[in-house]
Amino acid sequence: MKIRQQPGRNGSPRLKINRRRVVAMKQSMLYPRGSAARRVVDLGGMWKFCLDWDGKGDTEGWKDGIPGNEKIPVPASFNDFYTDKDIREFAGDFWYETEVFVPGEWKDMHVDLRFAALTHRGTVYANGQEIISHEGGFLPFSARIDDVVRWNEKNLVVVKGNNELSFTSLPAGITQTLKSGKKMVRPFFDFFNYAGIQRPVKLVAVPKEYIEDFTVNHRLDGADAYVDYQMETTGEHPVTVEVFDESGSFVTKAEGKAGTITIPNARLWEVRDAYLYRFVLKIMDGDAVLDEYEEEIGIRTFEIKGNSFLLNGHPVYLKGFGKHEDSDIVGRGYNPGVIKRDFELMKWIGANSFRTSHYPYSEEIYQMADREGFLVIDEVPAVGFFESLVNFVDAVSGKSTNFFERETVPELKKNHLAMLEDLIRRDKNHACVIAWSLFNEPDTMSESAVPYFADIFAKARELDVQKRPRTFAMELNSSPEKCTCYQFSDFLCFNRYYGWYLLGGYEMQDAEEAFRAELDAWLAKGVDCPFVFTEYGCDNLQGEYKLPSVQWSAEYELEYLKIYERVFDSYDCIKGEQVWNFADFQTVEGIMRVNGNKKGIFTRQRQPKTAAYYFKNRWEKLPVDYKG
Ligand code: CKX
Repeated sequence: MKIRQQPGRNGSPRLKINRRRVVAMKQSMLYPRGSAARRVVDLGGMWKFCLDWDGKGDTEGWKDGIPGNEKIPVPASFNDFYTDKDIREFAGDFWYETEVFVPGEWKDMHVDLRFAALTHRGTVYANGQEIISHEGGFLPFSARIDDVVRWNEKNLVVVKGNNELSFTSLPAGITQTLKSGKKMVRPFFDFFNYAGIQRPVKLVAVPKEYIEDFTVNHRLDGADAYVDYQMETTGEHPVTVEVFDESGSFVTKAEGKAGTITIPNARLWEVRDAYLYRFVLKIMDGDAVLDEYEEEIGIRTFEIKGNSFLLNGHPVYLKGFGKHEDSDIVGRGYNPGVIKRDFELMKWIGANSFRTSHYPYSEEIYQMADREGFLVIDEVPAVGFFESLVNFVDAVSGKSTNFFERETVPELKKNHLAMLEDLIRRDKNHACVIAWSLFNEPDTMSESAVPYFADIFAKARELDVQKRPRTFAMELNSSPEKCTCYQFSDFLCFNRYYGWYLLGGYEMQDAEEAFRAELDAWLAKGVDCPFVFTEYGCDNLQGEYKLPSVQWSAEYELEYLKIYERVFDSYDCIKGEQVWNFADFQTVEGIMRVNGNKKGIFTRQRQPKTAAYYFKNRWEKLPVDYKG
């Protein structure tokens, strides 16, 4: 099927983003849930779709209806549906359209179109009116359509998205125009730049006076738990919070927008042994309920003492993965079947944690992690802050790209802070979220990174009521000698590839010594905090075996993993191992990748590769309080 029109010479103009409207509204980030007072309709299905090859959508008034009759599923990435390479690689504006029936019974309510993600930016139009623009492809936003809605009728919804990369986008990269006139993105990161309406869109109706936000923090005292809470509403009517246990029995009730709830003999949320209380929030007008919203919340504390992670006061050791949202055909699109399968595989292999490398994941993944008792390092999409065009050839070069010296940095930082704020607002109540990762593999070799880091780390501390530990994942250039920013981290996260990118092949025999020398150099600096290996691993092409080993074979991978095992087991400060990656995933094409990154312990189709059995054997034996 061909949906392409002739590409224009100069490409489409960049979408102008008006974030002010979003910020001014201080969006509710609450997950959309129906209740006696709220209505939620899922708008998933086939939407009209069109790529704007010539950048003429604005001038031709596509906000009133897009051309053609092409349809694609929402949610999904658009890239992998088609057989045309120009479509897969498309860079620019893309448009979606659908009709939404809004019931007349909702006339006295606010009505929002809630996008869980639109990658990387976009504008929403309802009945031809521009409602909202949003920057950032991995966090939710809502378009309030009260002023333009046609009650008890079909309403036209048009979305203009854009997937271009730049020095101010998160993730970062560039967009270039080829001699043919076609545009292409060059990511400074190692995953395919999937785009589109990648997560669910919902029509949400809330009462005129409604609950906007709810925040909890936990304290423990003996067998009892204290939950300090805060509720934000849009009015002044009194509010209540009721708590129910997993059997549905009433536990306790509090009144007022802020306070402390005591839960005697609390059943705590533990690793792989989760327990979730149901918090029911209400706005009351006498006996009448004006609004009602509920959330499942696990009670737990998480802190760092010396070089230990303490969950509910007890040491925990992280075993698991860096992951991606990535699967066949739908790309980075929300895929509940894959989410379920991934959790089953993580349980099978004995894992207890993962990092949301390299962007905030779908909300349903955190809900599942809460339910299954997984520990999550939650990452902002601050990846590609190191100018490296051919995957990671420059990442071990020792050369700074002076990334934080560009004139575009203030704009980048503004976007970074806005996404950090939305991330924390969205994910702050999840028991599974134990830490914030504020960058992946940034260029920290120059002093110019320091003020940028100082502001981002300070903001995370200010925004998070639970004061979770903050970190960033450091690649090899962030060495003990050169890294200017490690001191901001509450624990150190290392992405290390001794024996692969460095000292690979026959030279791997020298890898362990170099690896230990680096760790000793960090300790010699007097660093006293947990170390987590948030990446290590090597590519393995499924089915490739070779004796003696060669790179890319299963044998080589096992020899490599044995080095890491010896090192991990001999340093007390190492409190976590998250191998790269959970599954093979799509990247740009190039000489570094064989149709994607093959460091998966599972295939992209979620079947075990040889190393999966190695990890199952190791992780099932490691107790949760290993080295505690
Ligand atoms: N770390 C030397 C970031 C990931 C990549 C991984 C890799 C790099 C390695 C940096 O997004 O996929 O190259 O496999």
